Amino acid sequence: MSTARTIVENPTPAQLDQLCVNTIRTLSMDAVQQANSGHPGTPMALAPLVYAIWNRVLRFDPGNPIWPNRDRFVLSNGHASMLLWSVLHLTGVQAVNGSYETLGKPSVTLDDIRRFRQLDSKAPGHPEYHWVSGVETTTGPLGQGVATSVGMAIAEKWLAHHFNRPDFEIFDYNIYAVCGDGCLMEGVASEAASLAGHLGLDNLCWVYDNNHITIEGSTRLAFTEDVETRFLGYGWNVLRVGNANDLERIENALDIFRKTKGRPTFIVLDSHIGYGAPHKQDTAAAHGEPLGDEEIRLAKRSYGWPEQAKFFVPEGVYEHFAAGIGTRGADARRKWLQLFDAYRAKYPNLASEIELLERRELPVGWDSNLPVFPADPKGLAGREASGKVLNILAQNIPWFLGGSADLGPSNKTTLTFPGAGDFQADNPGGKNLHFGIREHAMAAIVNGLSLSKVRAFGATFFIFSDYARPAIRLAAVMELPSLFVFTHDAMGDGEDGPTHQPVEHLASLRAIPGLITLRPGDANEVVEAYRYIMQRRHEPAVLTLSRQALPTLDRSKYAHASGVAQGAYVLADCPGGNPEVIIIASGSEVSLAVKAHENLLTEGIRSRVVSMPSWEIFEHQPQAYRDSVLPPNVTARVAVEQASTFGWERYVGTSGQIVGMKTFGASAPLKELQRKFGFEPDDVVGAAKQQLGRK
Ligand SMILES: Cc1ncc(C[n+]2csc(CCOP(=O)(O)OP(=O)(O)O)c2C)c(N)n1
Ligand SMILES: [Mg+2]
Repeated sequence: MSTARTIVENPTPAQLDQLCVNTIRTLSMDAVQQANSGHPGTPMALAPLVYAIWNRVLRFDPGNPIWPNRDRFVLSNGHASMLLWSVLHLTGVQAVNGSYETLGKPSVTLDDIRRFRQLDSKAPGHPEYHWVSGVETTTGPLGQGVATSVGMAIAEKWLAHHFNRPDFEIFDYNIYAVCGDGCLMEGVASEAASLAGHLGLDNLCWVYDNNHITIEGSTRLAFTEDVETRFLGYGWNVLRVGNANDLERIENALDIFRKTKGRPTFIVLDSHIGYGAPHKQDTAAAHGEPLGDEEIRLAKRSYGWPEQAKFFVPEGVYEHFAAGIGTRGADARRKWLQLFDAYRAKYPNLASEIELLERRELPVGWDSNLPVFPADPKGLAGREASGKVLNILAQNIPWFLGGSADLGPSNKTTLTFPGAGDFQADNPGGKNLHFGIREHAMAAIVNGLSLSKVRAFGATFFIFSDYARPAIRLAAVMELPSLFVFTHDAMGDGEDGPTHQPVEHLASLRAIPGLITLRPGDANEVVEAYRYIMQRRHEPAVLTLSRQALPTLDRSKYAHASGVAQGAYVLADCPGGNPEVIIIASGSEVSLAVKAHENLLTEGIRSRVVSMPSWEIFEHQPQAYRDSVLPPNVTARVAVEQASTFGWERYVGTSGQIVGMKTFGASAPLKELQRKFGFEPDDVVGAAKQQLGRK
């Protein structure tokens, strides 16, 4: 008996495959049409690929989309999000909350798909990690997804090496990433692919949607290189599937990927954007606008679909997914849980490490032996203190690792303790990552590591944070605890000149919602900054550190550095604590502010120094605390920071003064720059007196 949901009576397995593929296509077309916005063409073309990966290959349990040993699927061409919403819905992926609990309800419902791109729908415009369970990383800015997937692959290699034991393959998952022409034109993908090839990441497979179309038209306009040869040059295993509708060949290529050792795999998939739409197939018009009712009708006809049906899931489709990925994934997870039980019995410490890291928690004693630096007028550089702290943390927290974009010796981020080692193809347990001079990929890879629950940092000069910024922004969007360690944070590398001296960078990073920036003022503030950062589970942090030595303040005379955890604190005050002028400073300017303060006190001026390493943390404090640090009635204020003055008005008010940078720097020894740009004690004293009308 045929029902309303029947298209084919007693379908064969091949017919069922086709029904599933066409369901993905038609859901995508209908959703975009309903929203009157979105990208239908690529989901129509890639439905067979996504079907083949999910229903035939992916080791993923829809019942628990955060199972640690699941295969990862990354949709780097995030505009094709309807592929993901369709498949998350059809496979019945379950929603998970922020406490890692399954909620007993689907991640994406058919209603969400009907409300594609509408407020609060679990089918937003682009894949959003956090918001929709089953999304492994946020994508949309082209190239980010594939670059992030390299971090996921590095993480898997490291986790496998650290945790697997004979007969206990606790981690052996693969990472599949789908990308288009746009991703492969972006530099970040090239950086990441180059590193992935070097590292021989054979757990990583990228599938390239080779459709010769981007928004402006044919790729002949701007992208005519030989992509296969490029990837061969990177050291990848390059495969081609000449027909994106050929499920068997797709499956075969994925099979070859899984058998290939020592190299990542790149599958070139020749596809037709808008497949089946008679007037729009193979045109840019299929990329980013609704097809129109008539074209949809004709496309449905070409698929043998009921022409008027909308958001239609035929009989047998849910069941076919349940019998495929559903059964395979649940079996795989059940077996893994059994294995993990035995593992826990035999290796309780390792098992508990896995449980901790999966919840983004830290091992007991993680900060027990952090250094306390004695007062020292000569002091040490922020980067030096950071290097000491990193080396302790990376020993206390086995899964904390990272590296630099070829500036390890300058950033002082190299992990030097016995056994730290270099992460390489033949040493996947190494804790020093060598990103090469690839800052953008580095930041995306750090995100990929964070998504894989490894605690990770990436480092470079602060000036080159510009090269990493898109991925830093995504860390904030995704609420990942990625850590970026940026040294040479101001004029400190004097002779290198304006190309190497950050000016606007702090202001620009402070403008990213949810990102914590920290610019510690001495070695003990560096320690406290790390202590604060490491306890964050859902916030990325940028730590900016001085190149030059900073005096280590005498904490018996001045306030304890633990005030860093409030973002800003009263470091030095006038006797009685009733200031008439407040000097606010960060980083290398804190000791400058203290000098100025001492001078002001000798002149009988009641000044207070507020060390303010982090605006964002300070903003999180209760109003009463903030008012105690910056009493509203004390309006004579001076901010001192060797960076753009932009934004400091919020703390000094319209009448306050900002000792900062209004131009680029210059090439000269630091002392001369401090004089030229006005960062000497007298400049700060002068500004304070001016505030009090005493000059
Ligand atoms: C970094 C970045 N630049 C630009 C865009 C805007 N954009 C979205 S899709 C697209 C064209 C992508 O072409 P392709 O990857 O070939 O996708 P297809 O149309 O073939 O699906 C562009 C330019 C973007 N999302 N990200
Ligand atoms: Mg394309």
